[in-house]
Amino acid sequence: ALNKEEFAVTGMTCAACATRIEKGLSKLNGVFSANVNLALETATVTYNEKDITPREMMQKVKDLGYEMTKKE
Ligand code: 9UX
Repeated sequence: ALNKEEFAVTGMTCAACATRIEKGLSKLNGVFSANVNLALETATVTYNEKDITPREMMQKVKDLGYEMTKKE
């Protein structure tokens, strides 16, 4: 089933950072859409829980040089 999760993101300093994270997350198998808000420092990801976990998404963002953590 599709799941939607909101994360907190730190380390972004420009609009291109947000775009990089969106593109990086979108490329992951199982991610349906990724939306990053630079001002609010959030990422909202819609994904198929059969194919990917939040943990894998957080690791991907770490690899890109930012920090993403679960919000709730
Ligand atoms: Mo521009 Mo944001 O190099 O890191 S993408 S500041």
